[in-house]
Amino acid sequence: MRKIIHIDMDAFFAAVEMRDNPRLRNIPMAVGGSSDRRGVISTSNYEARKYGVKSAMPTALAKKICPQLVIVSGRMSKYKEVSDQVFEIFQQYTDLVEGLSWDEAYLDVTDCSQFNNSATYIARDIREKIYQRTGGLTASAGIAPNKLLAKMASDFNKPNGQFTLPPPAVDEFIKKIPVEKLWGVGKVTATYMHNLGLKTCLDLQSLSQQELIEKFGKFGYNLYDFCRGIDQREVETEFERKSLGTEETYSKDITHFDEMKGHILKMVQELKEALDDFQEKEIKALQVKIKYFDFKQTTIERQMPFDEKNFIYLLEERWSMDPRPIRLLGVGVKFQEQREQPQLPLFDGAISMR
Ligand code: TTP
Ligand code: MG
Repeated sequence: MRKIIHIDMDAFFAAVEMRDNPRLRNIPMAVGGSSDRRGVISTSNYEARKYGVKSAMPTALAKKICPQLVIVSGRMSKYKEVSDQVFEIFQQYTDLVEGLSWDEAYLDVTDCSQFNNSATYIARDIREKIYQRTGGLTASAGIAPNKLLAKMASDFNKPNGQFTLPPPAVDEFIKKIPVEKLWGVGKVTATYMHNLGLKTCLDLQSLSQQELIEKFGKFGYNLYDFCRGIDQREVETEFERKSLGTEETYSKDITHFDEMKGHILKMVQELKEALDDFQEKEIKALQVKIKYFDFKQTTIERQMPFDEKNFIYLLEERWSMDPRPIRLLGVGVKFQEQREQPQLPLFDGAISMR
């Protein structure tokens, strides 16, 4: 059985602003774009949340439901700085850290020797260290046998709390969880489920795997596990997640473009199938790798949509510049890094950097 911790900073951007400016404490405030520029809320503090002010809400609407709301524009570089401090702390416990965003990560502490391997105590220590290092910022944690459950658990005693779900408690816990809390169930799927009378994980458990696949396609395989609290997904480090590709070395060097094209098409097909396991990831760029008969190697990387024509185009563009025999070809994709800067449109351009 694995031991996974999910850590999530509380009201992250807003908490940083409150830390740095005492006048923003104990009043409803939010980080976001201004209402006269049709901005939206990035996040709100807990006082503002009492009024219903939340992430992605238009600032104009937020002002309507909470007239005294104070809006602060974001300081992205500051948040990144804090994020780096927090992620440095994670590394003191394990190398198996998967960042989901600037303020959120999974840690696999199964083999962590600290605190007699008690994940509950490790989580408490991490939160304490974050508080010390960042000058008073709080985080919440969930401790569970897998990623699915750990993420749900970290919401349980938020803010500034933690919740441990030991393996024997999983069955009882998962039954009552509303379907929309499951990883991969967005608004559209949730509505569809509700219309079928499926409200909780217990409801989902009444369906066979076959029925789930009929109703939800491939996601049905995951759903069958998830609604039982089972999740086989590994904690993947940033290094592992950066790209995915396949390559072939040929026993005889290739000299004709048409032959290369055939190999590329076959590999793109393989890559497409392999990508099924990475549906949550966004493809940032396509890659084509060429190794010449003399072992000279070159990789082309370009931001383009995933399409076999584009791979062929990249190969042709490079090879026509240096049309010598080839001993190896490869195709791949580079993923969007999950800890990259949050989406800027949410700020309506009203970001002050320092
Ligand atoms: P979250 O962890 O979703 O939210 P939070 O940390 O503000 O609040 P809590 O975890 O206590 O519920 O997101 C982390 C940061 O990412 C958030 O502070 C601001 C940014 N963000 C956006 O800019 N836009 C969004 O729509 C969301 C959800 C977050
Ligand atoms: Mg957070």
